[in-house]
Amino acid sequence: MKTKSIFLFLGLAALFLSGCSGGHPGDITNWLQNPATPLAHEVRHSFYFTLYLILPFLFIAEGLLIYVILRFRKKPGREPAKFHDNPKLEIAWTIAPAITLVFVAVSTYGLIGRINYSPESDMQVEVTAQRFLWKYHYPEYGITISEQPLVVPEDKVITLLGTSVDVIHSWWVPAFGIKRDLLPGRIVETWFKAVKGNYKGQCAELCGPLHAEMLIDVSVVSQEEFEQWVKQKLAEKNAPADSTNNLQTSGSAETK
Ligand SMILES: [Cu+2]
Repeated sequence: MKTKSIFLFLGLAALFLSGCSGGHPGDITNWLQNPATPLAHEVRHSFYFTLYLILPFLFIAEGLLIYVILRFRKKPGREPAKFHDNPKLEIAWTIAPAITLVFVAVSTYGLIGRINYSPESDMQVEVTAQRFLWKYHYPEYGITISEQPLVVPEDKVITLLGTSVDVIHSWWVPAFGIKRDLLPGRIVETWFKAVKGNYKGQCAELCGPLHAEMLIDVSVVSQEEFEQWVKQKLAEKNAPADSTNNLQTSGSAETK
């Protein structure tokens, strides 16, 4: 009966693990978005480094557990084993993970710092989160947009300075390798330098009933396309002054 339960458990575990590959056997990276920035490459590298470091522990611990269950359990005509205490073993299995964690810490500590503070910035964008939208302000151009994609030039260091006006939100674009909490009353910094493309993200901090609709779109375009976009936004911004219709970018002269 117990053997049956063990096989059932193993079967379920195998099913669960096969589900983890996103249903695309053979392409295990499918379930992660392709890195689009140097940071995202580093994050991916760090992920695999940590994964390979800890996988042996999973297999050793689970293998040992299964072995011990089968080898020392109660059987007809045999009492279950009752031994305990093995100081040498206990010291070993405390020290080995501790050393492994030091490797994980050393390899990720620098990366966390690099995520939080940008190298020499080419352009700043101020991100303001508010239930349930994102507002982007480009101080160099005096442009403010909201509920529109963030448009930035490719291959440039874009520094994001973020804050929130109400609750904690989190600006997360997986392909950029960054997820930064935006806190009311504080300004946090992060950055990216992305290759051309359209990227999706999402608020990653439960912030209220419409949290799931706080989507993020980023268009990374060529320098020329970006300049064209700036021109268009500036034209839109100046238009409402002489016409009666109020475009949504008219709030761009806001304090900041
Ligand atoms: Cu949010």
